[in-house]
This record gives sequence, C-alpha cells and structure tokens, in this order.
Amino acid sequence: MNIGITCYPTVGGSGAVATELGKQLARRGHRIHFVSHRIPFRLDDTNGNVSFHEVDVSTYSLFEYPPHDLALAAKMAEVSREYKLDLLHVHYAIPFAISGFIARHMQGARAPKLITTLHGTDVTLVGQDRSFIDITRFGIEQSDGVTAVSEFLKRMTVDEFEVKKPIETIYNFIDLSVYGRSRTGHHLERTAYARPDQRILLHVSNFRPVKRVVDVVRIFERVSREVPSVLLMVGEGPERASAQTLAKRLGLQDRVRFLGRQDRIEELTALADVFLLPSELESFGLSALEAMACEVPVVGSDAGGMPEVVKHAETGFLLPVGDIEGMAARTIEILKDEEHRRALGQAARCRAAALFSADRIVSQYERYYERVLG
Ligand code: GMT
Repeated sequence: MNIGITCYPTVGGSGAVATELGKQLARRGHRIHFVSHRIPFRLDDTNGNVSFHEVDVSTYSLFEYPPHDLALAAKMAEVSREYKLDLLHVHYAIPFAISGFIARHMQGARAPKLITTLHGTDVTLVGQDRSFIDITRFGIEQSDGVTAVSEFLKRMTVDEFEVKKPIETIYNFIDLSVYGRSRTGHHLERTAYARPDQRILLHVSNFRPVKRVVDVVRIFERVSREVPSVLLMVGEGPERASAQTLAKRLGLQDRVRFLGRQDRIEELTALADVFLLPSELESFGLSALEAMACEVPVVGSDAGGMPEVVKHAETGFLLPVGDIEGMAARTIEILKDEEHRRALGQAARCRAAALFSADRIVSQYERYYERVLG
C-alpha cells in the first residue's frame, strides 16, 4: 500500500507511535510518506520505502498566524496525487483530521481514504476545550476510519462527543528487539548513574501538568528515606522547574538527576529498577509499556487506560491519582524484595510480548487498513 502518515514531529507519545508504525510498515514493504512541518523525532533509521515531505508554511505580513493547517492540507493533497496514496493516516485529531478532510476533498474520486488515530489529549484535553469540541467531533465523523489507543479512550470519545462512528481500539506497541534487558548495542553503564548500593527509579515524560512530576519527586523522597536510591528524570517540559525546585528544597539535588531529552531511552529504561508514572490521566501510557518491555515494574496511577497496560499486582502497582504515600510504599516494597521485583519485571515483559508486540499490533493496523479500503 502507499500510505501517508501525519503526526506531531516533536517529542511525544503520538509522534513516537506514528513514526514507529511507519517504520514497521515500511519493513513490511509498504511505501510510507511522512508529511509534516519537521522530520519526526524518531524517524532515524529510514529504509528505501520511507520518504519525508516537508510542509512549508509561508509567512506573509498579513498573516498574524501562518496558516499551517491549510499548508499541511495542500501538501497532503499534493503527495496523495503524486504518489497515488491509498490512504492518509493521521495521528491526533486536531488539526490533522481536518487537514486530511480538506486534502481528501481536493481530489474527488481518486482521493485516498482518511484514518484518524486518537491518542489521548486530543480527546481528553484539546477536544474538551469548548472551541474545539464541534470541530473535533466533525474530524472524527468525517474520517473513513477511526482508531483509539485504548478501550478507555474509545469509551470516552463515544461518551463525550456522542459520535455514531464505530471506533476500533488498536493498542500501542513496542519493538521487543529494541526494548529489553542487556540488548546488544546497549552501551550505557549503570555505574554512570548510581553507586552499586543504590537502586534506580526512572520517570520519562514531557513534563506537562498531566504527568504530575512533582508527585514523582515526593514519592522518591519517601523511598529514599528507606532505600538508598537515585531518581532519573528524563524529558523536558513546563513542570520541570517546579520539580527541580522541590528536589532542591527537599535536599535531594545530589540524588535526583534531571537529564533532559535523551535519545537512548531504551538503554536508560533498561537500567531502571522501578518506573514511576503517577499521571492525572493516561489514555495508554507508552512509557510504561517501554518499561515493561525492559522488565521494569511500573508504579503509577490507575487512571484512564493505564489498567489496560499495567496489570495491578502482576506487572507493577496502580494506585489512586495523588496517592503519594501508597505509591511510595509499593515502590519500597518492590525494592526491598529483589525476587519479587524480578518476578514483576518478568511478568511485565511477558505481558508486553503477549499483548503489545509490534508484530501483533502492526498486523492489526494492516487488517484495519484493508477493511477501510474495502
Ligand atoms: O501527553 C503526552 O504524553 C503526549 C501525548 C501525545 O499525544 O503525544 O500522549 C498521549 O498519546 C500517547 C501515545 O498514544 C499515550 O501513550 C499517552 O498516554 C497519551 N497521553 C495522555 O493521555 C496524557
């Protein structure tokens, strides 16, 4: 198939999933055309079946806001015509479903089908902004196919937007040959981050308020009173300063390391003993799945789609949002019992392999594409 993919190129779950999906589909022989204003952050090892088409958003003094969404629609239409695309697959409803809708209508009978994948905040936050509700619903209803990354997100979309359109749940996936303990090609050393007697706690996110990164520091403060440990905070975003200030105020600055954006997430994750994700809401929690694939138990909140990914008491522990004491207690319990920690980690890897492997999920996408194409 000839497939156009559009996503946010910046660091984030939806961009990561879209890019990994494109790479996997290309390996299966499909021709993939990424259309975006910048090359997506994980589009590194391209093969001959992958091309990138940059959207050029012209600035003109009359335009107070450069018309990105129209420039994107025009580029999507151009690429669709030139490469005879069978379908356009957009990741994140706003604005991509709308740009895709316009692109499709610019082409009449030869138009590709439009598939929109909902990732989370496009429904839970952006779509809830009053000014976006109607246009998000419109984008969903006008797509030829709609997928959601969890049952939770599917239910929420149906309830909140009252859409009649059938929505298919296709979970996010993980490449088990890349994420795992002791992979060949992993060079990062545990000793670079912790002393031999210290355990490593890890948090990876975009540090938006929804991630509750301040809770991560508070959980660590309780854990570090009982277990010698360090906390690695990976990522960049608006809440980084508050978390950093709190770590300093609590006298933890030598044990909490803010590493900023990192490329080798799979290597860092494989070094961790416990992964913390106490988010307010997660439609799926891709970083939790990455940890599970690396045999790292997850301690986090039982919000949104998290229980579909992390099996409570089997692959980690999920507690109510904001239950810092409970999350700290569970983390301490895991870290004090290495046998239990390993068992949770192994169960996590097995669950990731059984339900969320790239092989399984990419095949689901292929079958869904075929159904939409009729
Ligand atoms: O909020 C983020 O972490 C970024 C956001 C995105 O769309 O880039 O993530 C959402 O999509 C991810 C991939 O499907 C999911 O794993 C995240 O759970 C989801 N984030 C939220 O629901 C807050």
